[in-house]
Amino acid sequence: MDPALLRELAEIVEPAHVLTEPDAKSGYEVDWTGRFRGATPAVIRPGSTSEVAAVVELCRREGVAVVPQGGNTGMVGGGVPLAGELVVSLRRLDHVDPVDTAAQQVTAGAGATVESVQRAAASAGLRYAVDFGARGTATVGGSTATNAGGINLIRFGGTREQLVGIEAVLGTGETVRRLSGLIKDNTGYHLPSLLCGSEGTLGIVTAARFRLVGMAPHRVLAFVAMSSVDAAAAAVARWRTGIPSLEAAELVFHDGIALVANAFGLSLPFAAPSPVYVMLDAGALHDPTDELAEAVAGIDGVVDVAVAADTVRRSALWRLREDHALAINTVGVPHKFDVTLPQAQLGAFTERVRAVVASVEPEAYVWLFGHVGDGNLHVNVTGVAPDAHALDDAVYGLVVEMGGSISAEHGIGTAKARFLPLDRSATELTAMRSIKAALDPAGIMNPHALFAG
Ligand code: FAD
Ligand code: 2HG
Ligand code: ZN
Repeated sequence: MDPALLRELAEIVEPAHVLTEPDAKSGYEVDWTGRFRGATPAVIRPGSTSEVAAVVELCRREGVAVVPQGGNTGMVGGGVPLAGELVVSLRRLDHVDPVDTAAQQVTAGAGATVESVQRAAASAGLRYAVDFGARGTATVGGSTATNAGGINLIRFGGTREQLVGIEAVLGTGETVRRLSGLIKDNTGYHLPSLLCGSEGTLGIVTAARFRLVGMAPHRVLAFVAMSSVDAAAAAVARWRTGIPSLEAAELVFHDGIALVANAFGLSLPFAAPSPVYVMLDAGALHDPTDELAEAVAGIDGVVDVAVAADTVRRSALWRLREDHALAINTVGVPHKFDVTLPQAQLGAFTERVRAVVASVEPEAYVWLFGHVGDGNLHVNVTGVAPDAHALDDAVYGLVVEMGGSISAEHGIGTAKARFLPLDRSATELTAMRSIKAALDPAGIMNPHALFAG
């Protein structure tokens, strides 16, 4: 990179926040799974929205491609510089404003972690509804840019449903700011919704304002052993409407929980294995135990139930689900597919995807788990090369054939860009490219994410 440009960047953010040494940059150049590795001439760490705007304006003028990065927990290779882009890290924008208790909302900087937003909400007697395993590292900017879903989506929606305001620097270098948090606000295009899920391709989110929800002081987890995925999917369809306090319905398989238990020294809930387990987490102002027990009783396919009402036991059981991604990393670099299937197809998909993977990668191992309440399965494949293209073709082909989506919650990034036309029509893609051309006319914002070529 032109040293004069680096000097100009250093004038904007101060030299200490332009990282060019290999050791300083390395953590920004590879993703959380180790599958996506690139190189950047420099990592730029702005400390304010105006610095972000000045950096983007300079890059626009000079035609320098930029990859925004938050906590670097993204799963689709969208936040690392795979084609030599400049990395703009937002982590220094980590302020969380005081909770607006009258509006029940909070505004936080792009670099604040999801957990710090949750903590701020809790200190005001409220909750930030989005929750997932990477909460301690994933950021407001990254979770907004990917429209992160997580475990409570069936009850409260994903990140987009919480977003009531946004501040962002567009690819033009201009800043849009609408953080008043008015709930009723039909004044034209809803820019927060557009930027949410745009994966850094339209601009850089610098702050977001989220709605908060009420506390649920009584929490109970039912870990339900079940006879088959079909039985689990059918039961979850009933539980979603039959258990008013239901906040999460997650699916795990025996091999997955055994791997997590072995990797981290945890206990399994049952002495004998069952083919599949559904975790039902309920939260309410009252004790939801009876509600859960009644709903589970008499349901076809239920083999056994373990119930945890105290925090320690609940957390230990939750780790068996949440630590899947960590535990799979101990086996090898995973190839991840984050897909949604119609509920009626979930059982058949779990059978067919194993067969499809075996047909192209006979030595591979398939790990399955996910957010069964919304039809979202995570298919992790270990024992394959990072660029196993035939595997991608086979799995995404199956998903589309079965009426599913190739991205449930992680986004498209670079990993799935060439498959977007499988899922979106030519007209939709043209409309999306027109939006990008308008907000990022120089094409500098994460140019290899979302769209291939
Ligand atoms: P990064 O990884 O840094 O970036 C992700 C994308 O957003 C990239 O395209 C990047 O360019 C862009 N981006 C980052 N910051 C900005 C910004 N300020 N402005 C514009 N673009 C930006 N995801 C779920 O949806 N549900 C889950 O349940 C879930 N569980 C996870 C569990 C684990 C253990 C891990 C490691 C990840 C999990 N994820 C999950 C994926 C990931 O955590 C989320 O997508 C997260 O929201 C990404 O946030 P981040 O700050 O790490 O973003
Ligand atoms: C989860 O639900 C995350 O645990 C990660 O979305 C999924 O690692 C994965 O495939
Ligand atoms: Zn997930």
